[in-house]
Amino acid sequence: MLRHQDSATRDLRPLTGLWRFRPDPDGVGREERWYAGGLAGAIDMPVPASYNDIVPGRELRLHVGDVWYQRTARIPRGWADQRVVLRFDSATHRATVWVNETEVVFHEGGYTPFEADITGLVTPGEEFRITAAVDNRLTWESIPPGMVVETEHGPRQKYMHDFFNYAGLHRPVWLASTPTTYVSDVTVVPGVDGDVTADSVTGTVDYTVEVEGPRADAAQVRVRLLDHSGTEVAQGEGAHGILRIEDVHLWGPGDGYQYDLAIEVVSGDEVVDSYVQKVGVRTVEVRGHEFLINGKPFYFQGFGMHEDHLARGKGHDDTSMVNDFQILDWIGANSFRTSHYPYAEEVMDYADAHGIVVIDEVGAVGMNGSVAAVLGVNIDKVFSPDTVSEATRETHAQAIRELFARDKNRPSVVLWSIANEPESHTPESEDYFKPLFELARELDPHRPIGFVNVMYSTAETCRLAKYGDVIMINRYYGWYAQSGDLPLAEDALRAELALWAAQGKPILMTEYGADTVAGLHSLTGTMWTEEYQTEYLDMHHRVFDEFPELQGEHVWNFADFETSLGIVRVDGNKKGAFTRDRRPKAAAHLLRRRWTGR
Ligand code: GCB
Repeated sequence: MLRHQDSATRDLRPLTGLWRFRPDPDGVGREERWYAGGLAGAIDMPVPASYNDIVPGRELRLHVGDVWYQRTARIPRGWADQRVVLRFDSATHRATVWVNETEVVFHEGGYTPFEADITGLVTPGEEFRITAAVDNRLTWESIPPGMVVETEHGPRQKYMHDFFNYAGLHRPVWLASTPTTYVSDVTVVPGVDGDVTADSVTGTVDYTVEVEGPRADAAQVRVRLLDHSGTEVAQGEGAHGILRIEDVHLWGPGDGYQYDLAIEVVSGDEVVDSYVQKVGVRTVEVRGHEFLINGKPFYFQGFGMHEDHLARGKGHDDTSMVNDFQILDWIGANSFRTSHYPYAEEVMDYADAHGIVVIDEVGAVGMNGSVAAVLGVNIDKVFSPDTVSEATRETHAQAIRELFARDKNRPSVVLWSIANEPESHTPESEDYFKPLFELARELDPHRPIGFVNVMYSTAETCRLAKYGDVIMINRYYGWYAQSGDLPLAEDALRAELALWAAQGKPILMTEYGADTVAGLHSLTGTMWTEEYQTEYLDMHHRVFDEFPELQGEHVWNFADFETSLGIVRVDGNKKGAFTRDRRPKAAAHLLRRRWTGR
């Protein structure tokens, strides 16, 4: 789905700020038509934010089911004869939206955008009411999956993943105008002619522009590619073509150089629509055990992260975003994984613009009985007609489609992850995943694809590794296995890496880490202390450096983060190199020394 923007022919207005908000614990709002008027008894709720931690008390934090958001907005007077679109960057995990009393869109999936054309329902210069019922329930058919258990005290939400089920409107909502004949999608595929490592390289941009609306058939598409100084470096006619850029400035790690593809839809002398698409020219290739960006081996160093903050949970905020990216820069991280769901588009824009490499992950996490058991949730069979089933796979496929459509043009995205730590050693898991790998390949033949493997599936038993271009593994030797015993852990890690190395693909250690309470110290090597975390990381790095097949290290996690309640977590997961409020633990300094030499 094409992002909206201000352009010569378009306007864009954020609908952020305070919305009216009312939880619906009895699930009566739809029947009682709460969208038909002002929300009775509503409170103020910031958008974007998770609602869970805004109000003291357990009630809202552990709420299960719909909550209602409402506000009014005015259509600018100048929008007559324009198409008007209402866009939600996300609503976790599904939402129904009404404009005044008309239902305009339903969307499933908590981390991808959706929109509705509301032109016929609104009048320029006049106010209208937007109401959204946002449902946080995770079921066996949602991505990620979960279960709602009915009890005498009301429903309880259970899930098999290790982060809190924050919900609400986590990202901005927008009111956008476009011309009635408009650019509805743009796809750019960058490449190079010849040797990408040569002194001077010719870049290529294969572009496709889709136009919709009453004049679409008669309209022409013109494109111009502009460099940073606004100088035209290539131009083309037609909805599809290949542009060439002599002596291209490549996008690369640490260099977020992007060109502007200025698109115009013209009819005679009239510019019907104009849209600017950013383009980073770079190549990505897996060759043997190497991961090449622009023909050069790239070693991933950084973190698995989370969208997670005090008070606003998963709500996007530019201040924290820039602060987090500055901290990543300070520590010498060149990459991160959007564990375990697509992140806000602002985050992806920043990564594109600053040359930060991203492993982009679909929100499929928690499809593993053994992991669930560690977190205190017992399930018999994860893949079955009653649990993760063909219906779940449909939701999962849609989540893949929507993420790929959202991020397909991003140079920062060099690798897709279609799931985190699913069961992957059983025939059922293979049956479930094979079509999803096929779908991912069909949707994006240009980028490597993989999934993240869990310790319960070894190089010998994993049935999914063969479908991926890289091996991504999460391992916790010295934490969940050989707990507290680093010598034994070191041997086990070495032995396992040797087995994966034999598969001839790049190996990325996408998680390794130890829970660490900031300020807890010990001279006797005990777990949970800052000393243990640094020793643990040192041990891993020693082993990593023995394996040329290992092409990356992403520490789990960038910062401490909130989880569901249980006996294995104290105030959340404490594996951060930083605390939840971004104070460095000793590990942060160790990582900085390793990654920057400082
Ligand atoms: C994992 C999961 C991650 C958890 C982490 C942990 O393997 O991928 O979601 O938070 O381990 O700390 O247990």
